[in-house]
Amino acid sequence: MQNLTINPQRLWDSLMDTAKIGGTEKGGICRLTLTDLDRQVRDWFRSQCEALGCTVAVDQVGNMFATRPGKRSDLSPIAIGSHLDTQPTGGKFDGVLGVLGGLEVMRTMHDLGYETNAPLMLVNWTNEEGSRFAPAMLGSGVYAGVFDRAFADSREDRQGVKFGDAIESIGYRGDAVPGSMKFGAMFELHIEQGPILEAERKMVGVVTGVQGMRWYEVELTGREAHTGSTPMNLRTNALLGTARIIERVDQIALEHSPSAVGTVGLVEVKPNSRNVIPGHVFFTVDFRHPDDAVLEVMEGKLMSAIPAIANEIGLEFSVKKVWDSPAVRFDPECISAVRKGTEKAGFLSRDMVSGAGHDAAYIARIAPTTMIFVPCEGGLSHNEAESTTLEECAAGAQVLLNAVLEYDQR
Ligand code: HGY
Ligand code: MN
Ligand code: MN
Ligand code: MN
Repeated sequence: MQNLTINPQRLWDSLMDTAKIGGTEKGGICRLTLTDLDRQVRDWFRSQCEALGCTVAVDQVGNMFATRPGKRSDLSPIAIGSHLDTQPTGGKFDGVLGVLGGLEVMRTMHDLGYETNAPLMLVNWTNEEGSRFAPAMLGSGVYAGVFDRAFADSREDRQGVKFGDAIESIGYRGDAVPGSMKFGAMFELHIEQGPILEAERKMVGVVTGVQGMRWYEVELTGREAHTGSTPMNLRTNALLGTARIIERVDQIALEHSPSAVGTVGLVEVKPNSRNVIPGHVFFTVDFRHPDDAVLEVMEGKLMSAIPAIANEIGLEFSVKKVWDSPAVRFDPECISAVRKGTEKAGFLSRDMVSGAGHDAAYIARIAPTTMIFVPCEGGLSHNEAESTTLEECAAGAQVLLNAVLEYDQR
């Protein structure tokens, strides 16, 4: 097999260049899905792929597919990719490394005039983060048939803007029917977003699966009243109820430690005035665990805690499950290609299950899929200080290239 070597500096330069699109003062990126900033990076991505001779297709929920022909057009493409949207206080590498690492693989092949047997397909999945439009992994979820296009179009951000209107406004409502851009396997490169690889001084995570994830939306309604003249026993304080449920979410996760995690990350208080007793609170709950049966128990505890706490205070309540992504195991043949690609590159590795959600979790439902992790500093992610090194990014892209070649020639 020809020894193809990626260009680390070119990859790093592209990471730093695109980080300027939505770059923040603290060195992170705020590039929410389907905003004009997302359009800018999508336009850049399209032009880079077209410069390599790829054809770029866009589907009806904005997923982008850049196809590089192979020797045999009868073979199903091998997909590589991730996402270009970020958290509001995201880092430079979450998602972006997977897309630009894939671009570097294509650039390397282009430089050397190397032709794979199967076509190569570089994918940018829409709305992986789920920060603006819940649930997460919406684009790959529609592609995999987990959600339909109408569901995606109906999703609203917290300002009441619909996904369907946002995608039209940036001109990325493509023609391709979701799921029609077929491929035979997918490899997703991503930073680990956790502390294990760095702590164990391993360069590569051979990812065997993704843990289960569930999201809920809770609304508590009490009564707005004066903070000065309302006695404590006459209050129905929605934020007090929220505080007690936040505490209970933490306890439920700790009751199922060490693997369970539980978080209340988004809280909207009304009227949010310092001398008005909060009458309404909207908040979200994020539960995760590698075992769906445990997630079921955690969910049961949450569903009994909310009414109990609301009744204690006299609050009205509503709770909706808005996302349920079961635990996923990746494809052994794809995993083996990553293992061989890692050995070929000479890196130490360890097997691991992903704590974070990824598009690969949905794609694994319809095609052989796996992931490659590289370390990030302190395991920190979803934070503007997210950091990794040129060497770690290059290692990930090299293993991605090697794994694709292994799979292409199996
Ligand atoms: O929520 C997640 O795990 C992913 O980063 N969207
Ligand atoms: Mn990501
Ligand atoms: Mn993320
Ligand atoms: Mn991902």
